[in-house]
Amino acid sequence: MHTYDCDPILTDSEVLDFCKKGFIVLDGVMPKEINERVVEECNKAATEKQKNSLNGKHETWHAAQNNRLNELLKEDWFKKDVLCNPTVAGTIRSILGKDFALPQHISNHRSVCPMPIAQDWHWDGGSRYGFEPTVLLCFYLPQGCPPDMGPTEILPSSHFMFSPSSRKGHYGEIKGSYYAVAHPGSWVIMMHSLWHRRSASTGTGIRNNMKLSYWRTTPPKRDWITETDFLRQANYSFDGQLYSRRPTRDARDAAEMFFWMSGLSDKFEWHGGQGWPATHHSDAPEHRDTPLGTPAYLGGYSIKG
Ligand SMILES: O=C(O)CCC(=O)C(=O)O
Ligand SMILES: [Fe+2]
Repeated sequence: MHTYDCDPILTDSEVLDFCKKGFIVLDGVMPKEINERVVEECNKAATEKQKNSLNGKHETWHAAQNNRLNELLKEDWFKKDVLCNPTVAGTIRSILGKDFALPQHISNHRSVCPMPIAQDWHWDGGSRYGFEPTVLLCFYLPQGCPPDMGPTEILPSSHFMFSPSSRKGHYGEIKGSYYAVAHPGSWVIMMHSLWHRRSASTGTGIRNNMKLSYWRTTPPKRDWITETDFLRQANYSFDGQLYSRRPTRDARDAAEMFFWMSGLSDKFEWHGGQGWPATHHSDAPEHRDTPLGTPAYLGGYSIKG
């Protein structure tokens, strides 16, 4: 296992935003020359695949491409300039903690566009239900993705919803979904269990999308950039489309996730109703500081006994 460490770069607000939505986009953070070098490697891998099939070796599309691409993981430039790019690694360090493990596998979701039919909604194999970020699913888009090249479609906050892929694949358009339209050199970093799919494309050409997973190896700790009195005053409610869930449920789940990531699971307490951590608590100024439901750790009360 190869691990890496660096300073975390996300703030409390950014970590909580990740908890609420289940993903973060780093738009155009990679240098042009690295993106171009990676695209060249993707093209070589695809050509090798073609050669193999002409020679009668029937490898699957993914196997042929990925065998070659996996070799990149051993190369110093790829480790330094791609996997450990300072913005990417600083973000992952904030979410997965100290000494996170680097990817051991690359799969390139290379689309030859146009692909008029969208993929089925799914979560990727190996997703564990729960809010704890133990593994992150990342997409690195060396060429970015314009709207007509089938950007990955993501359902924000779906990491809180249990549903195996076999039960959700057939859903069509879902209101409030996010299309990861991005500039060259972007990353989409998300909870492994987030619902997603490749959307339909009308453009022409190749779109490379490299999938990489990073792993947590240490217990959670709030060692990213903290803000004053954040846990008590934060807005835990998600501002986007909420599907079939109640806003209070989403705020509760985001708060529990934030507490877990902070290493404060034992301090999290939820008493139900519309008090902390739902936004309703700020309606009356006199109750703003310690609305009903505020856990003892934040100056409220405990019913744990
Ligand atoms: O290429 C994409 O946009 C997503 C692909 C994907 O999610 C998959 O194949 O598992
Ligand atoms: Fe997927």
